[in-house]
Amino acid sequence: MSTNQTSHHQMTFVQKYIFSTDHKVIGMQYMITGLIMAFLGGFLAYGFRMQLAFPGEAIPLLGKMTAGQYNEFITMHGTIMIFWVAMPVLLAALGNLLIPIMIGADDMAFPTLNMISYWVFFLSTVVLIASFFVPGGAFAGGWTAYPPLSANGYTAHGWSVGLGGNLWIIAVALEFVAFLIGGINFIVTTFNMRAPGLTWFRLPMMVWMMLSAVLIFMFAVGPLIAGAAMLLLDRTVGTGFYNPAAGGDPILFQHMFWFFGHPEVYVILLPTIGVLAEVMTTFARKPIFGYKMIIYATIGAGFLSFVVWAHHQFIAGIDPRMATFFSITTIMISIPFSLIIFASIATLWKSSITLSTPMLFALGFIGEFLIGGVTGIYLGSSAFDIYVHDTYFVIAHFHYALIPTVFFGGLAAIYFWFPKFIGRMYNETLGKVHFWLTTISFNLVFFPLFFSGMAGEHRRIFDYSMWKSLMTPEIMNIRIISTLALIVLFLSQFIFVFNMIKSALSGPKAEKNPWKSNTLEWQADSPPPHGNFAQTPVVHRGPYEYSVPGRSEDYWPQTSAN
Ligand SMILES: [Cu+2]
Repeated sequence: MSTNQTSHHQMTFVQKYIFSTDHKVIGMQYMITGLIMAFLGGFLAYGFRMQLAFPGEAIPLLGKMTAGQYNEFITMHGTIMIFWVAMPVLLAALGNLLIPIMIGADDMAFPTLNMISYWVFFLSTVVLIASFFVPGGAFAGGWTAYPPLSANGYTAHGWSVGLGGNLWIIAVALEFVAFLIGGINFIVTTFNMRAPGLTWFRLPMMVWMMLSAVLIFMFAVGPLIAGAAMLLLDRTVGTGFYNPAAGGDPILFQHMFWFFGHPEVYVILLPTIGVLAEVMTTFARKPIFGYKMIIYATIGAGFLSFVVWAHHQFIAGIDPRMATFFSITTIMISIPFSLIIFASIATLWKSSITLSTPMLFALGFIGEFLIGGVTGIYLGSSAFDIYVHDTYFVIAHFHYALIPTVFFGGLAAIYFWFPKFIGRMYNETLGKVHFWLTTISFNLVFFPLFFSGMAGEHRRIFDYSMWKSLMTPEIMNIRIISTLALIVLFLSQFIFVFNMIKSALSGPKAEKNPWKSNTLEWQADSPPPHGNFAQTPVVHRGPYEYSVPGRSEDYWPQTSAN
């Protein structure tokens, strides 16, 4: 028993489960906080969709909605789903749970720093939720926080004016600090704590994708932190960084926001690509196709992701020649991602597939994400984007990119590693019911929006009654179908919650390697003890270097640990 494990037994409950420095506990804390925030984000969507489908009517559990509340709900829905669900679940939780144990380490390089990262994140969550309850309510300027609206239109400033907006900026800044601290841990641990023999091209895809995601985050976040600080100064002390009357420029903030915002979508997509590789290679019983190609494509996409941001600003008055440049780079970035997706599909060729719940969510991700990806290519061309910018076509597009990434990818990961970290099996039937209800209702919520968007339905509008063309029976039916499907999508997530809690309490005990997978975490006990391995594993070949592809008993890398 390692020294780590001995001292662990003497720890108090608070040290073990609250202020724990164990990467697995910290991962769980991020996961649970992120999932709770997902329900809050989903409930906000229920609110504003009910207003859209049944304008002006009292909404069950909420009452009548005002235009101000509508703006608050859409702003906080976007903010929460991107920053308080996608990031903590896909990056912080999965990174903490998986990186050390997949590389054969007993913990992160800086465990105490890691604990601090979670509690700074927790504080940012408290500040964000508190903003709902201050005078004037939470921030309502859109999750992209564009000035002049986000700076109160420069009509008034000072701490008291729009406290909710100030708290929003502070909460986002605090969260970025938490992820910067966490990111340092991810990078140093991956570089310095790999088990003997675990060379770079023997690393599981999951670890490569986590490392790439964190590096993109670290390089992209700086300008937005500066931009947010300038916005807070404009709001509180009356500087004019974004105020044309004071020599400032509101478009500057848009550039700083999207210089981060677009690479950010890959920060959350890459962990899901990692999940896809681990789940598909396990349930297709075949090594991932094009291991090195996927890694090179990811590195290429990582660089390209820093030169596409202005495709969000085609109608912000940027130089048309710049619009052409950003159209070209945006369409180019679909090349490496097509390679990655096709490589995943190629893995299935001549494989023997087990349609377990994680595999269903992984395959669901591919199918749904492709709709997001292909419509992204349309929107990448400025000629088309000028027509549909800020309409529900764009809303449908990015939900077809983000929901498969965050929910299908995240759920595939949770179901896949549940036996490892909880030590019990989940209920497979409930898992499949959850998958099919989620998939069908998800498509009914968002696919119709492509059509209402093409019909000119703009986003962020509380009441469409002044536009007759947007109040036709066809458009109203789309709004109602989308809203009712959203309620089904939201409620079907409780099947997942029930399955997780019941299985964690009384599910059948899980063996060390129930899926016969090949990465190192499956060599540790289920659940893994503090310190993970009784002795550090020594790796002799990579997880995807199978001797005879297709024969399950070969799926155990030759290490001296067992
Ligand atoms: Cu973008």
